[in-house]
Amino acid sequence: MALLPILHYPDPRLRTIAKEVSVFDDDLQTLIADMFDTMYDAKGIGLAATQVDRHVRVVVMDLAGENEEPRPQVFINPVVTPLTDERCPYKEGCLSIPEVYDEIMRPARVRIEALDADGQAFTIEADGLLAVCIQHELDHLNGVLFVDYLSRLKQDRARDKVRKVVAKKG
Ligand code: K1U
Ligand code: ZN
Repeated sequence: MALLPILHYPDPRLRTIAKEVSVFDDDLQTLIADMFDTMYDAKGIGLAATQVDRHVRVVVMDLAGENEEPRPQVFINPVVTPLTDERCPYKEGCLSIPEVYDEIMRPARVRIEALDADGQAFTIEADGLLAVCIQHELDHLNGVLFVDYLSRLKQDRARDKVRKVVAKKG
C-alpha cells in the first residue's frame, strides 16, 4: 500500500493539463492501485491523477456507501458529453480543498466514454452522483477546480480555510 501526497489549493500544479495515457504497463497499474489507497485513506469518493501530481488522464472512483461492498471504478482518457440541458445542483467537496463545500450546477445526465485499466473501451450513461463526480474529476484533468465556478470572495475564503486546515494537520 502506498499513500501519495495530495496537492492542496492553490498549488499551481493543480492547473496542469493532464496528458492522454497510451501505455497500459505495470507503472500505470501501480499508479491506479496507489490512487485507490490514497482515495480510500482520505475518505474520498473520487481522485484524479492531477491531485497526486501525476499529470496523466487517470481517474479512480468508488461511489459505494459505507455499508456496501467496495465498487472501484477506473476511467482512463475519459470523454464526457452532456445528454441534457438540464443542470442539477450538488454540494461538492474536494480532497484538494479540504473542509470547503459549495453548491455547483452541472449537466444532470452525461455520456462517459473511457478506457478501463486494461485499455478496454467502454461507454456508460450517468446521472446523480456519478455524473457529478466524473465532471468534477474531468475538470481536475483539465486544471479546473470547483471553486473556479464560485465568486472571488468565496475563492479567497477557500484559500484561507485550506491554509488553516493544512497547517493544523501538520
Ligand atoms: O476529486 C476529489 O477531490 C474527490 C471528491 C469527489 C467529489 C465529491 C463530491 C462531489 C463531487 C466530487 C471527494 O471525494 S471530496 C469528499 C466528499 O465530498 C465526500 C466523501 C464521502 C461521501 C460523499 C462526499
Ligand atoms: Zn476534487
